[in-house]
Amino acid sequence: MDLPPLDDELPLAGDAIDEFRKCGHTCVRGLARDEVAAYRPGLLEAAPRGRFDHRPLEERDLYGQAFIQMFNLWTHGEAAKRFVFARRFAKVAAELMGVDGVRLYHDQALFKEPGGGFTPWHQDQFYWPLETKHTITLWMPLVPVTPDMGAMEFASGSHQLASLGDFAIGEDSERVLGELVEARGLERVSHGPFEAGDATFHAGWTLHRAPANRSERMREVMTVIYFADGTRVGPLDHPNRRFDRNVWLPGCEPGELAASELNPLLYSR
Ligand SMILES: O=C(O)CCC(=O)C(=O)O
Repeated sequence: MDLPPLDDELPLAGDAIDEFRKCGHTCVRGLARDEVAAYRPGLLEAAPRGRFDHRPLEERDLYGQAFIQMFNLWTHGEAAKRFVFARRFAKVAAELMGVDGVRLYHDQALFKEPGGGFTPWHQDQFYWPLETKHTITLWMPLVPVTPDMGAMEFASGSHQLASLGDFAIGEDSERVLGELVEARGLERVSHGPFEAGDATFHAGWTLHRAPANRSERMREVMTVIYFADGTRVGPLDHPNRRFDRNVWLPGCEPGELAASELNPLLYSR
């Protein structure tokens, strides 16, 4: 397969590290700008194999209308696997968090359709039974994303608040967490617009949302979620966290290392 390598170590600006630690998010322009077009066909081929919800847009709930969500593309094709396993991306994730190594939690393609709804305010880590604050998501558009296509926005500093409660993505999370952002006067930052191959990174507790896609174009985005190597499985004290353990950390019990066959070490110093 003739794909450009993504295993080199790109120097990361100190500003990005400072921003990530202070604000809970940052943007790394051009992280794969020269390579993303070569990987896109393989990602588009793998993506539908990771789709579970096949209902049309109008039959889905608020969360479902935000995007078509397709999981663990790396298990569905070689190009997708090389993209998700990219050492270049994993090293940035590790450096931003200040850890020695990172494992894969899972990947997902998030395609916001033309006419697709907004992504409600939420914290990702509510779903994840991982006993660490060192979790991070890479969010990379495969196509240029203009402001009308639904670029993400982040509430700066919200990662420092840690868990704000058990809010699954939906009407309540949008209302309650949106009110909290207002009440605390947290700055809302979108790093958009984006070229294909730019990337944002956000921490697992960072509050974020995205507006609707008012354009005629599909907002094709690929995400990869990493956690620090050495992390242990946390309590399975919510149905969503039990579900996530069963699907993304199969066979790992609370207190054990989060390191199933689905969680390869993608970078180690
Ligand atoms: O792409 C979006 O609209 C939301 C993405 C998101 O919530 C995430 O990557 O954690």
